[in-house]
Amino acid sequence: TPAVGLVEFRNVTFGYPGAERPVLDNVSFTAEPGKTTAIVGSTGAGKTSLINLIPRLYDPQQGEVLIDGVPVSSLTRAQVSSVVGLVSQKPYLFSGTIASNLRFGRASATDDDLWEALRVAQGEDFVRNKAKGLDDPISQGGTNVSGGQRQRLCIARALVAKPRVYLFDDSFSALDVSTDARLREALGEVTGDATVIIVAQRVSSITDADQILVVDDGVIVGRGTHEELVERNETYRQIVES
Ligand code: DCP
Ligand code: MG
Repeated sequence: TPAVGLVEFRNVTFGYPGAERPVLDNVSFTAEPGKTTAIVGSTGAGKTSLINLIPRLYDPQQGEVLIDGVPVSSLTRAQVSSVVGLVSQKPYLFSGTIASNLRFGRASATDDDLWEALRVAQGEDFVRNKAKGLDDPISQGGTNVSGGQRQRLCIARALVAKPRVYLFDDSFSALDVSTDARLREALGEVTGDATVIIVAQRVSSITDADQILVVDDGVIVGRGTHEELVERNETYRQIVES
């Protein structure tokens, strides 16, 4: 049966190999299909560590991460990757063309699929302005495009793969506020019943999320909607005001 994409953390504790203290301590939450879960918290709080456990970049020492009730520890990375699309905090482009970077993970995508993903990711205009369009060269690490363009190409790449679970790790930070707003609106239209998890520095990006998790020093110290958290969570208020 095709995956639905329900993501569940059950009492997850994780520390990097060799480290004294865990960076995540007894984290539990559920991220539901068709909904957006946002993760906020100060730098070093453990947000990236948390979402990197979903595609098994690391495995927790205690507890379990599950997708549709199946522990990801029982799946290979390739199996998880077919369900989960991660746009990492340091978006990575490899030497090739725009098209080859976007098709990574879904070789069968047509040019129309790539343009549609670029439209949503707000990358259509800059790619159209390239001399060779989709066939324009990308250098190793994407050093020949700007940080914001790199982010948008990596977002488009995730969209091309059409995963059940989208993970955006601070993926909108290099975008100006209006591009950010347009992108998230278009994203909301195409992600449909997929599960969306967004790590955000800019709280204005996620005030409309169905659920917001506030992470502080590896612990979830608050959860709720923006309105609920503004009302009753001091850590969240501090992030909003900062
Ligand atoms: N850490 C580590 N080894 C790594 C990555 C991180 O020891 N390979 C540590 C650094 C932090 C803690 O883990 O003390 C949490 O790091 P995260 O990258 O998970 O933190 P955030 O993503 O929340 O921070 P930022 O907002 O800066 O991205
Ligand atoms: Mg991070």
